[in-house]
Amino acid sequence: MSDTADQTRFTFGLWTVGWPAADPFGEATRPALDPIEAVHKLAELGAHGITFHDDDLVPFGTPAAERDQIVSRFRDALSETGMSVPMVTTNTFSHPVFKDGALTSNDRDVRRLALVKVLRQVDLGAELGAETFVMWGGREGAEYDGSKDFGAAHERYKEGLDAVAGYIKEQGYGMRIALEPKPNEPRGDILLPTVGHALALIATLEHGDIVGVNPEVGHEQMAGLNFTAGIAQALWAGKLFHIDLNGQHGPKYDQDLVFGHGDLLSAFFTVDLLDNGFPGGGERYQGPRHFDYKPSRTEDVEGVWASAAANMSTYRLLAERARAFRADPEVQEAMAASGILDLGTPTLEEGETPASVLADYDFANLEADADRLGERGYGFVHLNQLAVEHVLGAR
Ligand SMILES: [Mn+2]
Repeated sequence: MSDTADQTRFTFGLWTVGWPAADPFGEATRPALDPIEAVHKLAELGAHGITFHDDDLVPFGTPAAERDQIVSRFRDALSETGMSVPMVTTNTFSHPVFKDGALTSNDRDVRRLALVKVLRQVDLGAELGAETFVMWGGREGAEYDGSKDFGAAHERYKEGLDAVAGYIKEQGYGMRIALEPKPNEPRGDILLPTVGHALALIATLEHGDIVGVNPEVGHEQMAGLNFTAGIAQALWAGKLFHIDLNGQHGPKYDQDLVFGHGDLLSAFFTVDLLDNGFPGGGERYQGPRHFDYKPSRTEDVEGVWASAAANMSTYRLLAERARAFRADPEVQEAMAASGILDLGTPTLEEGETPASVLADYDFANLEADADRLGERGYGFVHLNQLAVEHVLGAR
């Protein structure tokens, strides 16, 4: 089923619009934002839902009675506005206790504390109807290669993820876990640095059926990788459970710009894949379009809401451009000429085996065949130019 512009579920992290813009070099430039105001304001702007880390809503160390009050106020705001909470996550990176990681800290007591902090947020997420539980292990990593047994670290990551996934199943929560890869920052090097690393770990889990990925545009681009290609592999593998959209200019610190304010053409192909699927069909992304960005430190409160609206506006415009691109007969012709749909045909015929292909091949013609096939032009530049013209509104 394809999302139309109106059905698209846009969601925002509470920590995005709520970021007071303190950075490692300077103090906050904006006042703290009340989560209740965030819910109301995002609803007004047309968002479908809001997501949060445990500590975004209830500051770490809040007494139980006060915690219940905060959660109940938040629930009231959700029902007043019709906003949903499709995803929650846990902060296992801010408090000093997590300086050497959470599920993979060298200190076992820290690992146990992290696990219960995560499980408590799983319970709250289930209460609020969250379908996805994101896990970003920002402190799971190291600065020094000799500071950790990386074999044991992966074993503990696996143990921790299976513990959380097993708990979700035992409790009967209809929730899936999505791991968020990032190559570095805050740690010098983070475990599961890319989508591919995360998929490989998931394949070793006992409860891997409910564990997928939550790729973030900027995180993959910080690693010098192609974001659209990364989510394509996750989608093909049936593991694209959630997505974090934002903008980034190549391998540098995590910029968290508005979606499309980094590599715009990449953002176009990301939206094209999310909304229109693979050209030849197959797995489709059904989850919310979640923005994990930061309103730049230069912006005042008004600028925060303008930047939130900009994420949704850019997505809608790119979605409209992507629909026009796919529907354009000239594009369809160019795609056919490029052989894009031919890639859906299996390489071997029904009944053929590698041995039979080898035995049947006329090796006297190998060089002539290679020369003939090598003469073909694929027309990818023409096709890409058509995409550029659609993005620019010239077609
Ligand atoms: Mn993120």
